[in-house]
Amino acid sequence: MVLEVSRDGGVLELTLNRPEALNAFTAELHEALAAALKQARDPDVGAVLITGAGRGFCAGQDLSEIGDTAVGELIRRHYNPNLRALRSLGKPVVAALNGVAAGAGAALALACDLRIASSKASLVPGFIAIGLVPDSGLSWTATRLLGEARAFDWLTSNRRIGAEEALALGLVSEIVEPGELAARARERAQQLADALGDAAGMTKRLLAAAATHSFDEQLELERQLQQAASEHPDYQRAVTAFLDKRSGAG
Ligand code: LHQ
Repeated sequence: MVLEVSRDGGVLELTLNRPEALNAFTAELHEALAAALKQARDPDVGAVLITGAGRGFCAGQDLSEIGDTAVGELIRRHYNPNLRALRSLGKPVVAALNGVAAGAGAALALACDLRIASSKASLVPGFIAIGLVPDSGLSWTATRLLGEARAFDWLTSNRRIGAEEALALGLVSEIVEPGELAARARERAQQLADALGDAAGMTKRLLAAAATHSFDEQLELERQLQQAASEHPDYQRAVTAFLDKRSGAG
């Protein structure tokens, strides 16, 4: 199976599984990912965890499989639908960066809501080395995460960013030893899946909307989602529990 899919509690875990090619994308892998992202919409799934088998996270497009297919067509058929599905999923997606993420693999990593890196992880733009421009949303995510000047420098230099630098730049939220990555990423994904109500997924929605909203528009969206969040029974329970504890009741 080019994509291993498993469930642990509310976490759907996806392992890109073409280690011999650093988990580079083939049509088969794209299709499996599309099916898994559909499965992720199941209300019982609270968070998704994506990682790679072997020593790489994902090396982007499998360059041996492009053949005569127009690159724009490959993007239209496979990349854009999957990246849209991931970004519009109303629940958090965690990337466990076990190794190198290059090209569309780096784009996949940066499209996730947070990244936990092994000390062996690295990010490489890849595109410019073969005369291509960033795709799969990388020009958008890199600009948002790094700022325009740093994004331009990185994307045009093809520089490999190691785990320590990625942490300093805010591209990953923490670094762990390789042997601890799976457990730590699962723990973090489980925390997100267990977040009260839909608060984690709604926070994701708010941050995504902030990219294009004015301050006023964002205030209004926050108001709407806050109202919706407060209608979830978890909110009432949490407030009651807090007040009971303070009054010494229960
Ligand atoms: C690979 C790949 C790979 C196949 C490593 N394909 N086998 C969208 C739409 C359509 C067209 C174009 O693109 C896109 C989006 C994109 O993603 S474009 C960017 C595509 N990706 C790249 O250009 C990255 C190419 N790979 C590399 O630069 C290096 O392999 C990196 C920096 C990722 C890792 O370097 P190393 O750690 O030195 O590993 P390696 O190069 O020795 O690779 C290990 C094996 O994996 C090797 O096979 P082998 O049989 O010799 O052990 C590579 O051929 C294979 N591999 N990337 N994209």
